[in-house]
Amino acid sequence: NVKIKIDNIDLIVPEGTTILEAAKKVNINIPHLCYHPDQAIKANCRLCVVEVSGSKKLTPACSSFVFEGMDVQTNTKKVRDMQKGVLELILANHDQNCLKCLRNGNCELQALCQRFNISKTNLEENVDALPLDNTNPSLVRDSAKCVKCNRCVEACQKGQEVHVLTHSHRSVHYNITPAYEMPLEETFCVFCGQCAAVCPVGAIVEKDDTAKIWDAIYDPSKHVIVQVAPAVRVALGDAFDLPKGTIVTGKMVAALRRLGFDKIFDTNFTADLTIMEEGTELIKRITEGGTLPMITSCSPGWINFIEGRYDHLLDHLSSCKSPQQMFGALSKSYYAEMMGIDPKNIYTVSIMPCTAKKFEAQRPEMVTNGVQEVDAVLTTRELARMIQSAGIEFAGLEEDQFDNPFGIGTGAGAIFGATGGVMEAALRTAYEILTGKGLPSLNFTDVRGLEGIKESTVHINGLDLKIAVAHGLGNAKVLLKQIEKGESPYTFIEVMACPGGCIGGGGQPIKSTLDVKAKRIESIYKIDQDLPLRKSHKNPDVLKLYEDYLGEPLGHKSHELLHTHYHS
Ligand code: HC0
Repeated sequence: NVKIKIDNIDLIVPEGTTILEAAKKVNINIPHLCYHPDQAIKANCRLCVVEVSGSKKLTPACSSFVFEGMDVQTNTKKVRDMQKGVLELILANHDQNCLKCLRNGNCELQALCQRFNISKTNLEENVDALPLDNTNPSLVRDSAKCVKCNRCVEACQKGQEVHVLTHSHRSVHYNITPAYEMPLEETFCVFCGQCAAVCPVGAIVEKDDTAKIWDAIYDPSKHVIVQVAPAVRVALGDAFDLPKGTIVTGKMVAALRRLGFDKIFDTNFTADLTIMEEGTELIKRITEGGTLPMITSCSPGWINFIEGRYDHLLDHLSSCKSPQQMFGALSKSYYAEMMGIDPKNIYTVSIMPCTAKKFEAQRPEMVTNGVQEVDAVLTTRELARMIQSAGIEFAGLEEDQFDNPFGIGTGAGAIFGATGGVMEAALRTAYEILTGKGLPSLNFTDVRGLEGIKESTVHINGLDLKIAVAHGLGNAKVLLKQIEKGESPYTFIEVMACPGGCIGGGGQPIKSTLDVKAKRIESIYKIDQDLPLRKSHKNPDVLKLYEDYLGEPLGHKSHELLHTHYHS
């Protein structure tokens, strides 16, 4: 530990602490833009400068470590003048049409300008922008707003190892862009949105589809239904300043009802259905000799990744559509028949923590009865904006319940939202079907938590089946390389594109830092623990669906509606 002073406050912090982190411990928030608590130190915005006694130069707080006896001043005239000057320079290169920006009111640059009382820069504006990149269904890049902090590049390169975003040019022409300044859809972008999740401003955002939803709701000829993904209910509360990880399922349903949706359903239901299909597929591959390891296929960023980079391994993917698409397919078939509504008049919306889900919904494969299965996808952030826009005071809402027939999800469906959840849910069912007995413990903790790759061995009927779970595409790559070399010891692998799984999706409320992710995961397992039904094959409405409509898992009807084939 070292003893230091910050703004005349004595404190003791561990060696290796930066000035910025130390200041936080005494409630001093040193201004910063490029610093992100979950990323490497960059020190390129130079906003976080402070005075350290004995040094003539100002010192960047994010990249300077404390030392014994260090005496730091964070708020002198010299410091403030420099910070203000840097902010004005950044602002001079930034499109200041804040009212047109999705991040208006939730922008780190705007907040800093407010803090320093800067309403307009006196410097000449010099916004050297590339054309707006808005031709893909998931993300919009606006380089006129980029502050060159490099957070997105790090998320893309180091976090996901996708290597789409990079740097171009030098000096005043320095830019952040895909190679050759190509639009994202012409690159290997997987649309995971991890770049948008860390961008401090509105330079990379989700494609806003809220206007489409309002139009559908106001159209009397449309029956507008909505499904909500497992990970949304533990994150939406962030947008309304509730404690991180608060479970807001009931309030979320109430808000959706007030927004005017005709029916509100739970994606956890089709997560259970996925387990029935995927579990059966796994058992079939093991017993009849199919391609192993089988890998889960529900994370669309992951699908984009394997299609784009490892298409020779596509046979390893489960043929199951994702729960989002299974829901969409059922909404335009089973549900349409049950309700006596022409599938063309059913407008199916998904609320997802994920920007790649927007891409998935419009894939040409995802069509049932001649219509798109899911008509529009909103991220958690967009849902929050719709709720705010309707003037709904979220925190005070009375809890409401999902509608039927897709309103019941078991604990197994709920845990899909956290890394390891699909694996745990699958094991709860597959083990029981194969052995006739329940798992020794329903809580399969080996695959829980935020470690990048988790593995375990399950003993089933004398066989030792090795399984693995990866979250974040960099980790998935490690497992793919083993398969490529013929060295994979696994039978079944779960991959989720985003770090932490869907609770860390690119469409979740901004500031989903590691500690926030951990709280969301805790809440996901609490939902599971508190439910009376915790195994997918015990979901009564899933069983009824098979009895009344689908027949059996992997049967003809299931095949037609719930499975697909991915290709390069
Ligand atoms: Fe997920 Fe899903 S768990 S991908 O993370 O499988 O987005 O939450 O909705 O579809 O269920 C996201 C979350 C889902 C799907 C489910 C799966």
